[in-house]
Amino acid sequence: MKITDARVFVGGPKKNYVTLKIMTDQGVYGLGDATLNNRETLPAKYLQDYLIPNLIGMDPRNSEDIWQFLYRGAYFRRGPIAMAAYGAIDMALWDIKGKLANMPLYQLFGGKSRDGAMCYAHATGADLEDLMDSVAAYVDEGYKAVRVQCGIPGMPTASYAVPEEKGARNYITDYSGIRPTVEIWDSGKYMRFMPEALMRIRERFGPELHILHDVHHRLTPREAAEFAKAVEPVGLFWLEDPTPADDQDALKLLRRHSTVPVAIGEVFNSIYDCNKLIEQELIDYIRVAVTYAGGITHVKRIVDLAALHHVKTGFHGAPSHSPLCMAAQAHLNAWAPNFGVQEYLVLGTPECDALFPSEHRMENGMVYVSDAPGLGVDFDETEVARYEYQPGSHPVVRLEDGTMWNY
Ligand code: CS2
Ligand code: MG
Repeated sequence: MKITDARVFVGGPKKNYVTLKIMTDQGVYGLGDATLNNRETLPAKYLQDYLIPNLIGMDPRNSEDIWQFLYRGAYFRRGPIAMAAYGAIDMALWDIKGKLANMPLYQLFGGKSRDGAMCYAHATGADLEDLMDSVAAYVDEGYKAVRVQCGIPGMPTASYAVPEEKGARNYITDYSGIRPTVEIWDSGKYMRFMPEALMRIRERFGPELHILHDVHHRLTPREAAEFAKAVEPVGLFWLEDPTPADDQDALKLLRRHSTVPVAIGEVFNSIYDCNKLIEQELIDYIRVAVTYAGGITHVKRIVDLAALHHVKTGFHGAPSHSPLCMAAQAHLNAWAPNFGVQEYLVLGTPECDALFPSEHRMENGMVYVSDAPGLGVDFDETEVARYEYQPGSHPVVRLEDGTMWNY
């Protein structure tokens, strides 16, 4: 069996999804996602100029060897652009494998460990009252887990995930141009407001609701330890990215002062970004995404390592991931003995469903994986032609005195 051709498509509803389609001499094709948020053209170019010409003629069934060829063969290892490109190839090869076996991917991993996978929604509010309404709406929809982000008094622009005018701007991609909007941050204002706000949410919604909160890399290790201690009585499901995740020792201080569960890893792209955090049991949830972290082959290794150290999965599921990445994660979630929760924002809009038809379904805050062979998602090439690439950017963050900070 041979790979005969592969094509890359960039486009989608309100997102520049990067979709790879690998064709074979047996008519079976595979699909993969290489969408690197706000840098979409780069993995697309890497695939087109370097990787696809190498894939032609290879046996698509040898997904492990092809992964090793890509990773070792590049010489310059890791990095989000390369790993997203390998991720798309790897997903497409697993998709082909599943179609050949006539089995959904979770069966190839070891079958189902659960019927549905719990996921969490994003509640946001310009202020606490507004946030309470947003949480209540998700609870009414049946969600058992909700991430809560709130506008901070005296800090009008930089409360992560809270658009200035609610709904006016997509907080993970600003399409007004390639130059980022600047937001102003003050950790003191945040730390004075947020623990009490989280407690009010707990009091209003009771002990059963899983409450998650994302600090989005904004605190220093000492501040993070203080914050984690302050929010301990809330009983959070997790505290996400309290510190910038590239400092793997930063969490030691937090661990000495608090038992709050910690989730990290949405910006990681390799097992070597998180092996220390996992082996030293400094985190409770690993947040990698199948796209950014080199596909199913590599992420499955991370999941297995995590399982040895009581670390559960909490795969990244921001709207930047296409339904292909979310499907790969749905299959891993169905299988993983150490599944924790899934962030879920993508599937289900009519435009997305038209572009990526699938039978994965979401009900009452749970994702139910499709039984179709492979990833269980198709791709409509005529639909994608409706969309043009739109350059966008993440905001950047500065402190009140102008010092550059972490978005
Ligand atoms: C976020 C992301 O989902 C999350 O937890 O931290 O939305 C993140 O801001 C984006 O993926 C950035 O591209
Ligand atoms: Mg996050």
